[in-house]
Amino acid sequence: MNRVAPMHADTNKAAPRWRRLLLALAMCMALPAVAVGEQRHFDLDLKAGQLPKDQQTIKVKQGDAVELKWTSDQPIRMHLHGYDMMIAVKPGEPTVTAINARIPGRFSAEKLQEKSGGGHQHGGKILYFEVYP
Ligand SMILES: [Cu+2]
Repeated sequence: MNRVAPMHADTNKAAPRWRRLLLALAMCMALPAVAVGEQRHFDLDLKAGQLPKDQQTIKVKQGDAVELKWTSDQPIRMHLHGYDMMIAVKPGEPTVTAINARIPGRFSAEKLQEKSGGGHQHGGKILYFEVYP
């Protein structure tokens, strides 16, 4: 006598797909245990090339995946030292800077002025990026 009802047969057919999903889910849940970093997001609003006081220092932990979302009322270019990143923001165009905070330390981001003949010079500090080990 056949004890397998048609309904069960359908469920069995779907099982490998469920198993794959469960495996994917288990892997996702296992990841944070391996990578210590957190997702960190900061909204940074530049006015006349400056940030409000409470946005002038960004504190994260080494290994964090950091997102800086910039807005600005004027075109601006910055240089983030240590990570050596050039960041450009235009008015009306929010710009996201993704940083894998792998280098511990305290780094300044400074307004950037291109120098003729190569190199660059700075036109003032925008923020400090602090990465704690
Ligand atoms: Cu610089």
